[in-house]
Amino acid sequence: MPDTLFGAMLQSIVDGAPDTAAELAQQALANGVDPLEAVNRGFAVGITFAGDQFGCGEMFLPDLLASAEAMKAAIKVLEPEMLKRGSRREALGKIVLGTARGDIHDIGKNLVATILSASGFQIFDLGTSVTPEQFVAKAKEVDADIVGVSALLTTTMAGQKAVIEALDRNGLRPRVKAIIGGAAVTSKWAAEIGADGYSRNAIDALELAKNLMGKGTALA
Ligand code: B1M
Repeated sequence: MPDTLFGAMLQSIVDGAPDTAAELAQQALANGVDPLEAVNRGFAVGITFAGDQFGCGEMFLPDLLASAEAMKAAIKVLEPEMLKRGSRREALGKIVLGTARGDIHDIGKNLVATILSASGFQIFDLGTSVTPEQFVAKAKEVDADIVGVSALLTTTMAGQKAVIEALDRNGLRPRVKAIIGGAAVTSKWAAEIGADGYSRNAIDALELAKNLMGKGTALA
């Protein structure tokens, strides 16, 4: 059953059908499917496929927008269960999160926020297109342990570097750690801009954040 369900999830995103996507998400939960597995094996495969179609000119921006809406509708249904499944036992630390200046992609960043929050981190989500000054101001205001910057565009990755430079200029690092992620980001880029860590996906982001707080299961 799950394979057919994952296939239908993929298709609902490619079709840009939020109602179907939400229904399938509900069906998954009713069948005891892990919500993160539903994202990773179903809905995220669909959005990646849609992105590839867009990249090679087979899909246009309004279609991609519809796919993104369908993705959000599915995640909205799955999110409460993800939060419920999280441990939330101890306060792990404070993380200021946002998407880099000029970048409005937030599906992945929101997933990272949900997973980190479900696992006990206190998340201050600044949303999308966040300037370095806004990251610094929030980090100071809440006395953050970690600042996380997501970027999906090759052009906005420079915004991640700008945030790290701003944290340095304001004397916040090395106490405040800077982590980055997003489809276009690589560990090479992270090393190049002096980030304290990089992760490929939301689960790795959790492990990374825990390691940086000295509460992980592996070395950072
Ligand atoms: Co856009 N877009 N988009 N887009 N879009 C990409 C990124 C692109 C690769 C598509 C393509 O051409 N194939 C391409 C970028 C090319 C490049 O720069 N190399 C692109 C483009 C060009 C654009 C526009 C410029 C299009 C235009 O207007 N002509 C425009 C830019 C707008 C802007 O930001 N200024 C644009 C717009 C949009 C939509 C609005 C339609 C929509 C976004 C909706 C939204 O987010 N609210 C959209 C979408 C949906 C995508 C794709 C298809 C999917 C992104 C996504 O949600 N993935 C994307 C193609 C792709 O990535 N394959 C694409 C699912 C999500 C779960 O994964 O975001 O990677 P992801 O997040 C993962 C990990 O990366 C990681 O964990 C997450 C969960 O596992 N992660 C972190 C993310 N952030 C992290 C932070 C961390 C740690 C891990 O620590 C802080």
